[in-house]
Amino acid sequence: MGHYKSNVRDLEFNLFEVFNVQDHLGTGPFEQADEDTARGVLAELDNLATGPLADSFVDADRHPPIFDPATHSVTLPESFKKSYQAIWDGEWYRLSLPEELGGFGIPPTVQWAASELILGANPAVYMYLAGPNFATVIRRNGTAAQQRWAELMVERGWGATMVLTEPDAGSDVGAGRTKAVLQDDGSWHLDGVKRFITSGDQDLTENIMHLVLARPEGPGIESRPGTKGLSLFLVPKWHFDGQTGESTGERNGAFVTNVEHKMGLKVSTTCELTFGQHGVPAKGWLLGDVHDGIAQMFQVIEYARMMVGTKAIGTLSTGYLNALAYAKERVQSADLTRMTDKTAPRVPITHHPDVRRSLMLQKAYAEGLRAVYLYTATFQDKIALGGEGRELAEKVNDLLLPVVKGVGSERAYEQLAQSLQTLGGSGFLQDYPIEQYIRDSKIDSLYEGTTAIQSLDFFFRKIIRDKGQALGFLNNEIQKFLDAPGDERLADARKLLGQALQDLQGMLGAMVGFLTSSQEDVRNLYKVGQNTVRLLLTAGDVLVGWLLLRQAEVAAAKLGGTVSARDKAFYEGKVAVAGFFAKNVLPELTARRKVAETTDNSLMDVDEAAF
Ligand code: ST9
Ligand code: FAD
Repeated sequence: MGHYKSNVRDLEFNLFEVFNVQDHLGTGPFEQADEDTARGVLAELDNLATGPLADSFVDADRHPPIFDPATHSVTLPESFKKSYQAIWDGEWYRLSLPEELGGFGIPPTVQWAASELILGANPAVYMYLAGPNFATVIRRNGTAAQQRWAELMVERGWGATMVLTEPDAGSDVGAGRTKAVLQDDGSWHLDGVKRFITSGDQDLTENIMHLVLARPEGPGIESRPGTKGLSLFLVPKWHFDGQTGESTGERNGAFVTNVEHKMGLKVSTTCELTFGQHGVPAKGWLLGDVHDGIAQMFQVIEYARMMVGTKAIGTLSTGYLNALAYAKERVQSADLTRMTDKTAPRVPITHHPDVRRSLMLQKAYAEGLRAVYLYTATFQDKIALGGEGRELAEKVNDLLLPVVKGVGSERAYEQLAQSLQTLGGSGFLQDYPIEQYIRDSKIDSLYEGTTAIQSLDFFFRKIIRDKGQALGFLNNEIQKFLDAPGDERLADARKLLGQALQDLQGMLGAMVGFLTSSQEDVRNLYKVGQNTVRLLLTAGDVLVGWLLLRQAEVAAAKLGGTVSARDKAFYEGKVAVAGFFAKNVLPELTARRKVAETTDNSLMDVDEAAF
């Protein structure tokens, strides 16, 4: 048995019983897909994920890529290459492509559900598939010649990277100094050092297209500070014929000059990429207009943030299911009610209240966060379908992205520690996958914008700048749910959700108050800054609580009819986990609200020496 334990039943439950995506399958851009196609995609990818993809997960961790500084090249482990080949041969990269680039016409909801299977089984495989996906951004923004390059990237299966970070420009992308100087032939020569570039080199694909942010220089080009002064350049590893994609055999001057040694996710190469400093010019071609770079890169980033959140949540799910399987088998100690009886039979650890508490919390976040990312994807479906409501769908999707990424990664890492704890000392061993899950998923709260950055994005851009429109919509959706009649068994949980929603509103009200008063005393902004991560996590808990309850209502209704024994257990689990989360987590939001409301600036007054 491989390490990966998928949860296709829960994916299908979300898609077809809660969000009813079948209602828009077969229409508009999803004309070619029906429910059977969608279920078929999940079934096939599940076979791949639990088989060939999971197969190299451990080996590639223990035998990470080898970097040769003399040739600036990387060799990946053979086991991993087989996993990559399996997904490539099945042409699964087409799932996320638009029809004009050879996509299957599958809606984002189903794409993300399918993606969870790959990301949970072997996330690096997914990342090396960036080429065709990033080609969509080139196609959308490029010249006619660049649109042909986009096709070549798909046809020839090239790799791709997103290149923002520099040693002095991490969260602060606008501090980047890499420059691009315009040449007489219309190309640009890049000069600078980029750091931490995922998939910067590999030996899986014949070419790699780097999407690089750099500062343009040349006659008549206005220099602008910060992110708005950046342009996006297409910088191939090998020069190629623009029509056929055939390599000219001429190496471009973008060289990998280091590969990082990391805590986890080792098979995903993280590279230093040096441009134009090894005697060969690093030639790039401008995408779109000269100061469009950051907006274009955000088209990539938005996808990647969704991917990172889904990766984290998929990892938590397999962590939980591994912990659950272990707990059912592991016999230790007597039942608590017979603790003084030294002859009492020993029981599986699932009998112990604390193990149950922990497992149910893991289940709540694994399944609740899965519902959050799939709920988010329902708005991506609406965007693709177009028509009325598209604009609002874009706003709601924007609002939810930092929740998927920020809350998904934070809660997954936290709860994976609980999954490990369930195994006792065995969890610490490499005999079980959970220690690797923890190492591999820590990155999720760091890259694509740390949690603090997600929280600033959530508050300032997605709530304040949006004038609360998307948030107001979500608030109404939750309120409508609370006002509608529901199953009696869930009445207490609904009340607790109502209180949690009020607590979130109270917390936000306090923060908006600090923001408003910062017009008189600018230091009141610090009070906002002390609370943005708290707000993001709290919004995440409200969404998890709400979606678990929505699921529980569906499950309770199903339990009223005839269901198989397997479905009975599944639906009962849904009712149980929603009640558990409401009772055990949501009341904590009242305390968090109080902390926010009583925030002062004493923290900011502490001398650095006193830390
Ligand atoms: C990284 C990569 O970490 C990690 C791994 C990648 C692996 C990729 C693999 C992908 C695989 C795909 C495979 C598919 C396979 C499919 C298979 C299917 C089965 N939303 O606020 P301002 C824009 S990469 C949209 O003033 P500052 C906007 O244009 C490194 N746009 O920012 C805005 O202008 P305006 C990641 C946004 O103060 C402009 O920026 N690094 C958003 O200048 C300026 O905005 C990071 O993420 C947004 N949310 O700069 C950096 N926000 O306002 C983190 C901004 O006029 N730091 N824009 O609209 C930040 O995000 C900072 O907040 C900052 C601040 C840099 C934006
Ligand atoms: P810093 O920005 O120095 O942050 C340090 C700490 O300060 C963090 O806790 C952060 O939250 C906090 N902080 C910083 N600014 C603020 C603020 N304004 N308010 C509150 N807190 C703040 N980059 C790419 O361009 N392409 C890639 O493919 C890529 N892949 C990566 C792969 C790996 C394995 C790693 C480790 C990184 C990768 N990155 C990539 C870079 C990644 O996006 C950055 O590491 C990340 O954006 C954070 O930047 P930093 O590491 O410089 O941390």
